[in-house]
Amino acid sequence: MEMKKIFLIAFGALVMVGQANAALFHWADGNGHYYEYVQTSLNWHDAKIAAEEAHGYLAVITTNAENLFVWDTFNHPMGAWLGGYQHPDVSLPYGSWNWITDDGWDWTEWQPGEPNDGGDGVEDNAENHLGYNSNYDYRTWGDFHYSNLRKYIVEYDTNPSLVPIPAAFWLFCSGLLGLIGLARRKKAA
Ligand SMILES: [Ca+2]
Ligand SMILES: [Ca+2]
Ligand SMILES: [Ca+2]
Repeated sequence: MEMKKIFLIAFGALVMVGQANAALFHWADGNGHYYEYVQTSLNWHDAKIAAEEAHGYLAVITTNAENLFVWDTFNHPMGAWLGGYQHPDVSLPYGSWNWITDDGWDWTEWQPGEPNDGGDGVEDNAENHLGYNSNYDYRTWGDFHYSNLRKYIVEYDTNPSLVPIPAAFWLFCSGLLGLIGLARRKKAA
């Protein structure tokens, strides 16, 4: 393989590594956490599992500042899942909401009229999961049925790319050195 080709491949791989986490946003002026708006639509439970498999969790929005940061950073993610849920035995729409973390349910930003256990009006307590409201272009929340397929916001306490990227990078470098060595040996032969 020509050196030129090797370096073109190398450059392409580096660009790909760089872009793999391009969707991460660091709230440097706030809690120091990282956020990602995942564009795959899943039900609430599957979104929760996917976030955890990525070493994060569905976003837990505990202050007005955090809500503003997430809403503006992701350009108004209407309808996106967040990490709030309600105990299914509670009959009042407002009662007994929780975050999936240990954070207290202290600050809220409900859309007026939400939570409403809306849906078809037949099933009691039908809407027990939290997301940004999907009807108004404003940073307020609604309760939704878990089976809705929605995009979702992931929050990370620390940068999740710090572990995989250096590993991938060094693996890549050692492969590149091997290729260069091979090319040189071929030339010499
Ligand atoms: Ca948070
Ligand atoms: Ca409910
Ligand atoms: Ca609702």
